[in-house]
Amino acid sequence: MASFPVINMEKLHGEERGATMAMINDACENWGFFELVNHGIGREIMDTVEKLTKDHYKKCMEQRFKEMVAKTGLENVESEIKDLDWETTFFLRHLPLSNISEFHDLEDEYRKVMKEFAARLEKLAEELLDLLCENLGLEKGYLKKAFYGSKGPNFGTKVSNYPPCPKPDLIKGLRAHTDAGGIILLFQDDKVSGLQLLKDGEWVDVPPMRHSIVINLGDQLEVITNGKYKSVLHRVITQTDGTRMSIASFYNPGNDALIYPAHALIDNEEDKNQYPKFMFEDYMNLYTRLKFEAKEPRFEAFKTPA
Ligand SMILES: O=C(O)CCC(=O)C(=O)O
Ligand SMILES: [Fe+2]
Repeated sequence: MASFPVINMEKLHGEERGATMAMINDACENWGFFELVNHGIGREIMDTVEKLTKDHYKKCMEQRFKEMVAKTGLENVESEIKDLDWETTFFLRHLPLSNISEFHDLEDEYRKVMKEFAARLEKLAEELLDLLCENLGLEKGYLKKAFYGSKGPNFGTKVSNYPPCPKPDLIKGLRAHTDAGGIILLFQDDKVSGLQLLKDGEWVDVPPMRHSIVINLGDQLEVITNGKYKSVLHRVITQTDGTRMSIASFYNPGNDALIYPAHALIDNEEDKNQYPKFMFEDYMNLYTRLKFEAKEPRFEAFKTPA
């Protein structure tokens, strides 16, 4: 099997631009995932985000997680757990309105660096959307506009830690799912692995790589590209040793953005009704209930009878 796609973004500015764009297109078509290096977000800020995230976990999350496990008896289970994930998380919203100031247990320095990191990721997400437009033959700005709605995109960061788990074969860190939204940018632990994607029927590891950013595509990009690109199932497995940090930022359409296949990507009559048209907020309401189920029934639910 081909190896996991790693894209060196610096090469977009030189004579290897064409080959690099082709690698991005191949990754979007065949993996739904790729890993970025030399993406322009500095190592210093990533190191600070990592350090403060790990400090915060130790100070505020670890003990609480242990107490939850003790209370539920989760560490002594003997059959597979299908309704819980072995993760401890919090979610910061950046756009359309930041809620970071409401998180009182975050140190000021942590809050400040997360705001700065989010601003860099937002810019990177928009840059990537334009690279996708170019590969798809859509005009520059098409995807950003498609996500915009009346208030601009939803952008938020899920900060997770996956503590060591005594029963990795019985409990997932995060059960298999596709992401509902647009484009996802992940800063993952460079030592403790766990993220896997499903490719050709097999679970493939997303390799930890220091200072890289992992990108994956959500259900909305599958709809807008009329299935040219697909959201891909992924999961997190637990490890018996080491806590895995994962900082996943979701660049999603605005609540009232109308999502439908781009006309330029509908090749023929049959192709036309493969994907529905809906408001992003309605899709999210359905997704919340059906996240860990197949995406196809979610798309079907929004199709109007012919
Ligand atoms: O923690 C990870 O690596 C992935 C998280 C994820 O897939 C999600 O939150 O949707
Ligand atoms: Fe995900």
